[in-house]
Amino acid sequence: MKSAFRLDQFLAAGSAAVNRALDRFLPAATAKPATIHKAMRYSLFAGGKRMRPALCLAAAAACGGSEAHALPLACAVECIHTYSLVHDDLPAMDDDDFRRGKPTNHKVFGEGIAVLAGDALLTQAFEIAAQCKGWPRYSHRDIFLELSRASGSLQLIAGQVADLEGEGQMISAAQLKYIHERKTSALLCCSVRLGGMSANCPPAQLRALTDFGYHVGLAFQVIDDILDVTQTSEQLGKTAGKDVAVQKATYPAIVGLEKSRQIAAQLTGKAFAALKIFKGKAVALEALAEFLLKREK
Ligand code: GRG
Repeated sequence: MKSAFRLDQFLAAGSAAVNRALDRFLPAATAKPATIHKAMRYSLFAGGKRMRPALCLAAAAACGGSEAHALPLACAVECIHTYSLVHDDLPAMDDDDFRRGKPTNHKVFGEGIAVLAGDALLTQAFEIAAQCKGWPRYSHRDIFLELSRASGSLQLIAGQVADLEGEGQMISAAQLKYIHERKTSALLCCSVRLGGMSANCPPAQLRALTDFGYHVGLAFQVIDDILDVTQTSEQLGKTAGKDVAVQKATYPAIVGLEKSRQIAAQLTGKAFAALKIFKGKAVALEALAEFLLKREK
């Protein structure tokens, strides 16, 4: 029987809660120096899909936790994610004019402020995470380690470095997987793990969430690569066809569109399998994995 779980309602309520919390956590747009706070808020509230916070809240729910306890961590990962997008769009990186359906941060505020807005969002994430409750199994130290490892030079930054260095190069499927694991999967996996930690989940559940987050994270980037060649800029809210234009290695470029779709479905299947341990209590995570596989933007 199909579950009665309403993902649309879960996503709407989760996004609204995350937006309210982010608004509370961030300095006001008028706080001096106003330019930087306006720039931070511009990208943060530009209309992102809030998938990382949703994964964090869904993982908390699977482990019997509460939205209130997971919220600071959900907001922290969204700040890190938004920082990475602001920097990724800079002329020195991907050089993009549109993001989240709006002109990129540097197009509005200039390159200097965009660099600083990214830096400030990254730092803000740790200040927000410091406001979490802390749990018997997971101290504030564990939470900070989790966030810094996922966003550091062995994961998120490593993926971006390999991505930059791979432009215009022939790279293997194994090298592409290395990039996707770090550039995208690490922060998605971290979001899921933090949700479990906010529920003080036992080690076996954290292992299952790690397995789920890793595979969903890889599937997410394969789908992102597919959408880059199948959707329009209007649909995506960012420049479509960019990967081909800069000769970026992607799954569609290496194995073709059909095989890429099969790989995304296989990865999602593995993510589903990891949730067995929750015995039907991970409905929100299951629904999210399916939604992410079928997404069109
Ligand atoms: C330190 C200068 C400097 C740069 C760092 C780390 C980094 C730049 C960039 C991260 C690489 C990156 C942008 C990975 C892509 C991940 C991805 C698929 C992003 C899009 O996520 P969505 O679709 O976006 O969830 P929204 O806008 O909906 O939140």
